Amino acid sequence: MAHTKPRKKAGEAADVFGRYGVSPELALELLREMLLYRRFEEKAEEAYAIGKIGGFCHLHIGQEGAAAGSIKPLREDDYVVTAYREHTQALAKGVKPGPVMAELYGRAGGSSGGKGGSMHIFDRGVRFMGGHGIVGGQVPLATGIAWKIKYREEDGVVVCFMGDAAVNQGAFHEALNMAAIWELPAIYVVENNQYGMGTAFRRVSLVDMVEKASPYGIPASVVNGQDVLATYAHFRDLAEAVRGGGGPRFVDVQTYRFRGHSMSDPVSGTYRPKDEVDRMTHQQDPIVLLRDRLFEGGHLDQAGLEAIDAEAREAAQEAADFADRSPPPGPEALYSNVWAELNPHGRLNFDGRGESPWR
Ligand SMILES: Cc1ncc(C[n+]2csc(CCOP(=O)(O)OP(=O)(O)O)c2C)c(N)n1
Ligand SMILES: [Mg+2]
Repeated sequence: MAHTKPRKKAGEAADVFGRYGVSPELALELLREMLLYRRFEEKAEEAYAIGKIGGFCHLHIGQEGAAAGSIKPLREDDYVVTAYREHTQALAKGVKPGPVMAELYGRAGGSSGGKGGSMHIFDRGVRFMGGHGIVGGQVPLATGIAWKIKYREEDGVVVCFMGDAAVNQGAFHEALNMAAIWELPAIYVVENNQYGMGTAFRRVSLVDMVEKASPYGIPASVVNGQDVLATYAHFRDLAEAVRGGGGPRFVDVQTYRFRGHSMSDPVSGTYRPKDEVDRMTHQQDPIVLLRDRLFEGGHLDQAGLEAIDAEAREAAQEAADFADRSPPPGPEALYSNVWAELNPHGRLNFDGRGESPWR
């Protein structure tokens, strides 16, 4: 992450912070967080390659600005509900790196006790309500949480993330219509990385993303997710409007994934050319863009950057060490978090402990 670009005048860069109402200290904090997300995911990538993580694993690398910028303005008692590309969103909402990594490893110390894996990070304590693998499945859940907030006369906000492929699901449309008529405190966010697996959004929609909420009368906006300062300022204002009783909002956060759909998919191929990926990776990295602004404003130098990066790498390594030390879930875990009727003997119908009353 060395800095090579010619520096602009400090005045020009200072305007950027002023324009978004983000102090240089807050910008540094956003850089620190995004670097942690990047180093954490690179560690996960490495762990996957050597077989410590199995099953599905969808990296968020390239999209860190969308997570940091949209979650940072939230309060602790606000909710986040999301899809399966969610490791960094979990970190942003306050789930600790160790339990996130241990969940990826399928270990008992994971945030879901090792039973969920990469797609099902969940931590009710910090109001991070998953981690959902069914495309669009989280959208009605978010609407339900927003309804609860309104019913109990609380002043929280729900931020519901989804990918661009989710907006053609029926559940999305039903949930947004209900949120609109009931004026619920929800912000529906499309992390629009332009592709649903190998399908470009423009192939599956004749209208632009920002139009998708218009049938329901929900105000919609677009923001550049590679620009974390713009994203932060946008969500700070939206959260305030929604918290004040303004009803739901819809946001098209434009971003790009730098890796394949999942760890087992190619980075480029017939669905997107390699030069597109190279251009985005080299010109639109949210971490590099913020780094340059901080350098140009004189708020950071190479030694400072290296110190922040060293902390991020250390935190990622500690998360991996925590996961390595954590044991796999024990056999008793088979009987917890299971929604089933008990039989007349007070046992689950598939209970394998001891003599079965049904044998
Ligand atoms: C209801 C449903 N249909 C199909 C799938 C298979 N599937 C998994 S991910 C995915 C693409 C989702 O893309 P997008 O919503 O853009 O999210 P991204 O992966 O880009 O973050 C599909 C079709 C699924 N998980 N759920
Ligand atoms: Mg997508």
